[in-house]
Amino acid sequence: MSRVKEGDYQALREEVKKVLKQPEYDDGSAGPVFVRSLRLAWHASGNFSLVEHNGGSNGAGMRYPPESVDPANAGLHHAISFLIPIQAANPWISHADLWTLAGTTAIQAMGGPEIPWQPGRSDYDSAEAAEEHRGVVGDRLPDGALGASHVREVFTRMGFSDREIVALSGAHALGRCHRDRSGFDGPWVVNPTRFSNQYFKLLLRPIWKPREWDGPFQYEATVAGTKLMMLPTDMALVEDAGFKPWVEKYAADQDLFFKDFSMAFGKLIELGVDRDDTGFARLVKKSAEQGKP
Ligand code: CCH
Repeated sequence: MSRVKEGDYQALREEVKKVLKQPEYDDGSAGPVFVRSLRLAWHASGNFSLVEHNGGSNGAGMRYPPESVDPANAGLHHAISFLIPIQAANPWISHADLWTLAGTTAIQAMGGPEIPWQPGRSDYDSAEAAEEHRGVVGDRLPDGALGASHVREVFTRMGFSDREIVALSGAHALGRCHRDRSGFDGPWVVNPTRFSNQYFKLLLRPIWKPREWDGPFQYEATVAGTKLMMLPTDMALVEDAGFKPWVEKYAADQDLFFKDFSMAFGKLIELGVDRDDTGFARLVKKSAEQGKP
């Protein structure tokens, strides 16, 4: 990994792109690495609570317990270790900034939209991470076995509307479920290394049947010779009257999906990042100190 000039985030994006080009993971191309990075950005950010004002991408608490050992984060250590060489060569960037930069760079590299991103996140030490996330991990992240009310509850807590929830869910156009991680199995779309609105198109097709197997309940369909899957939470998007119109809009209009996804994902990676006037983020330590947002 090269050392790049401090503050040169464009050069750092190029470093991230270099590590995306790895042929040896899941789908045998750069794609899976992209997916890892994307999922890293989400899981580094996705446990924020608007009410309690803690969690979020600031601090990069996922490097330490309890987040690092949360079953919902299983498999993400690959992504962390993958970014370590870049961080080691460029210690001027925080882990929290690097993870979110990697996620946004990866989305664009896979044909997705540009995502607004700015630096300034700081990292916790292990004690701060434990304090910050005390008792709040686990039930913060969505459970794929549940339904629409669960999805809405989790994302509303993070400050997202139905429209934004559906847009964010479109990230399941990428990557796959792994039996040894979540227990679920398979990709959502035929080309899981290309960012597109395929996920929404497929959701609307009447092809999905419960999979008969010894794993957790999920849906399956075979499309163009490839076995695809949907989680119960994915199907919830077409079963719910508030979510479904957005699935239909995004299936019909990829540009609209890209635009909405960009805004919602940009918002996701700002959760828990409390910037001062200079744009630098302070660590959010306790809800009492911060007051209610
Ligand atoms: Fe997700 N996701 N996700 N997801 N997710 C999984 C994999 C990916 C849920 C459950 C799962 C978002 C929302 C939700 C990605 C991005 C996003 C897996 C399989 C489960 C289970 C994990 C495994 O076995 O490896 C649920 C439930 C929700 C909401 O209700 C959002 C939001 C995003 C990003 C914006 C990506 C990408 C993957 C593929 C990971 C990989 O390793 O290929």
